[in-house]
Amino acid sequence: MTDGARVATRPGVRPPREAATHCPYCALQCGMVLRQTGERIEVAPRDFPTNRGGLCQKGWTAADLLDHPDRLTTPLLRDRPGGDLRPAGWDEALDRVGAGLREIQERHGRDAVAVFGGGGLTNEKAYALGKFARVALRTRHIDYNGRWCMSSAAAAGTRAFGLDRGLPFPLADLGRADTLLLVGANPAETMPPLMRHLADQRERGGRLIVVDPRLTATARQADLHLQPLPGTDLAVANALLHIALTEGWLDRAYVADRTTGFDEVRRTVAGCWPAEAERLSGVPVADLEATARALATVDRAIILTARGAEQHAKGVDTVTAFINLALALGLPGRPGSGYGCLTGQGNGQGGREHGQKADQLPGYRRIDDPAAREHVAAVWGVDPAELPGPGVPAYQLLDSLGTADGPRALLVFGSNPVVSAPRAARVESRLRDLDLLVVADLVRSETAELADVVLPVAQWAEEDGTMTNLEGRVLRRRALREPPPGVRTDLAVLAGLAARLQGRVPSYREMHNKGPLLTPTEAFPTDPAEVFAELRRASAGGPADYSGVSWERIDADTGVFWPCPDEGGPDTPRLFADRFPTPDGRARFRAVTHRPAAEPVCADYPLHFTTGRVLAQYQSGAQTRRVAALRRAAPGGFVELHPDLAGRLGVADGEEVRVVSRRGELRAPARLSPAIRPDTVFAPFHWPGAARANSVTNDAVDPVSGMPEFKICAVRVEKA
Ligand SMILES: Nc1nc2c(c(=O)[nH]1)N[C@H]1C(S)=C(S)[C@@H](COP(=O)(O)OP(=O)(O)OC[C@H]3O[C@@H](n4cnc5c(=O)[nH]c(N)nc54)[C@H](O)[C@@H]3O)O[C@H]1N2
Ligand SMILES: Nc1nc2c(c(=O)[nH]1)N[C@H]1C(S)=C(S)[C@@H](COP(=O)(O)OP(=O)(O)OC[C@H]3O[C@@H](n4cnc5c(=O)[nH]c(N)nc54)[C@H](O)[C@@H]3O)O[C@H]1N2
Ligand code: SF4
Ligand SMILES: [Mo]
Repeated sequence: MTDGARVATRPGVRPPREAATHCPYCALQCGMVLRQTGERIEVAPRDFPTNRGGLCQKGWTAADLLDHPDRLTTPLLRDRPGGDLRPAGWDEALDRVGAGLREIQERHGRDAVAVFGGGGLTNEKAYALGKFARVALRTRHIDYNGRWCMSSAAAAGTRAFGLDRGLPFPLADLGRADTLLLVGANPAETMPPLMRHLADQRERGGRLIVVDPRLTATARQADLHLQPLPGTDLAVANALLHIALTEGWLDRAYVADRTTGFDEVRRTVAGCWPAEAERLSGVPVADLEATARALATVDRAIILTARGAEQHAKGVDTVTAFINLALALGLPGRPGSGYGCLTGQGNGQGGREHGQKADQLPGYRRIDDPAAREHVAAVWGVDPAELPGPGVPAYQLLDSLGTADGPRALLVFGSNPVVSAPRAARVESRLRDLDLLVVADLVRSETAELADVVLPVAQWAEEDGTMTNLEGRVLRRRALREPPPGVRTDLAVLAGLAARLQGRVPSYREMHNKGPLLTPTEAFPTDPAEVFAELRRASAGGPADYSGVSWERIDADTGVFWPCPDEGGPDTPRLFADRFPTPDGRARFRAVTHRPAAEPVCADYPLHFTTGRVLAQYQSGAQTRRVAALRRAAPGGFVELHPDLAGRLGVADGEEVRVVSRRGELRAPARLSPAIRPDTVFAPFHWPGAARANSVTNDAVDPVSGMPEFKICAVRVEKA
């Protein structure tokens, strides 16, 4: 097999007809081979440690969008508010954006322009986007959709371990766990090939315990299913720790040698009675006891959280409660054991490391840390004093757009917030209030439909780069072919915009007076290999150190686990074996207590509403709703409710219902299922329009992470 890697983007070289690459969608980053025969592009699974030869339906059909009729192949411009988008040339489109950004910044200041990125962007693009915001626009306003995703686990992990890598061990460890606890994760639908590792686990006699308000496809495979009320995981975790302490299952030596802060946690959970957790969550005390025993009395135990536990206004504390439990049992750093978060987006891990987060510089450095600013400014050839400070988290940013003190222009790369943001109708109206909305996308997403300028960008199979999967394994995305005529890469778009900002954004030239004077073309190269080389230097010495990772080294093996500070030295598949990357080398317990959801149920809104995913659609659906096979498999939104509830409401299966909250409503057919709690209704969030789940969701956010409360709000359900 030819390796498409090295030659694909070199001009003048005919692209290879085969490329060993990875699926464009989720964080499992299943290995696949793309083969072009004439007009046809075929996908075949490739044996890789994450997917072990498997793909889900989204992966099998991923190439269908490459030559899809909906694909954008020319920039689009809107000449006046309310007018239609019309095709335009690249120079006209980029000139319009450049002039618009300059004018807005001259009138309203640098922070009047904001950038919104995505966890699907390659490391190179995420890095370039962060640099573009700080160096070319010099705005503090950049954040991204990863804030909707794993930000609560990231904040809790950093707080406890001093580092946030979703899984601090390879995925294969799941297959060898004696007990595996999955909290708010439904990988049977969200990462189907991951289930191969769970099948291994079962074959070896391991126990699987799933915590989910619904009896999901994943929960059906479990030995024990805990079915809590949404928003009560924190109470469940504290009760599990209470039981473990009462039973004498504390790992005293580990707690003494490797942690701090346990005493306060002990005092707090002493009052977290299992009976009270049962009252709050509905999970029987006997099941809590069985779970605590299964985790505490085996050699290898792993606790994983995903969005069900994390997407809450108390998401950080909820994850902290599970980390406390893991620490008390001595799991993190013990071979085959630990705590982890299942990261979601294709580059959800790498996308959170290289600077598209409001408070972050590359290498997972903090933008308010003087040493970090100095290091990164030196790589960028700018004065550290010229780097902006931290911005605000995604929802706060979107909610401020077009308001008196908020940004007046927004550039979107790799997200579709009209469908995916909480309280989406409000976000949509904020986007409409902007003076300039620019969207770089492959298709006319719902967000692109509102834009003044739409810039058509290359797809995954048309560009090289790296992605960092849910294990912290840095992988190679390899191009099969050049982008079609009329389409540019995200890197080329940033370079084109930077060129138009030169000399106008105040002191762009002065910024470089400390080092060699860079032209925008030098500062924003379009060759991803060049960007990666710079990323390595920028990340050197940071928590997520990529300086020893090279494309060649990734190609030679099945990826490289960060941190990897030395090209000749080892990478780090397993973290925390001897110490934690905190100042004193110890993990930090932190006492947390349950608190109710931001919006309690009441007489007018008596039901709990929660949201999530189905197998055949991805995220806002901008891509997968356009794939015929996936549309057939999952044609539209629905509302899952228990037959008892449906009976009380007089609703039959398939009948259209309205789900109404204080923020808005969705309409979709009812899907009756005994798999859900009778006090809770569920809807997937993949569809726009009447079925949009985010018309209903609450925009309350976690005070630490900025994570919105996607997983619980109060609603009523009516026949439509
Ligand atoms: N098919 C598909 N796969 C995907 C994606 C996709 O859109 N479609 N997206 C990718 C991304 S970005 C992500 S983040 C991952 C997400 O992967 P998951 O976290 O597995 O996905 P969700 O469906 O959002 O949520 C998981 C489960 O949480 C449950 N849940 C709801 N409320 C609560 C609660 O309060 N407590 C608990 N314990 N559980 C609760 C839901 O019933 C649901 O079954 O999937 C990735 N993979
Ligand atoms: N109610 C509810 N809402 C949720 C969630 C939930 O569980 N419930 N989950 C949240 C989570 S975890 C996530 S991750 C978000 C995700 O939601 P979004 O941020 O909307 O994610 P996508 O739908 O993947 O949007 C990616 C967009 O970028 C485009 N795109 C793809 N690749 C590229 C690229 O390389 N460059 C550029 N420029 N564009 C590209 C795609 O066509 C698409 O329009 O949704 C969140 N919203
Ligand atoms: S599980 Fe994720 S990475 Fe694998 S084929 Fe499906 S969407 Fe792609
Ligand atoms: Mo996500």
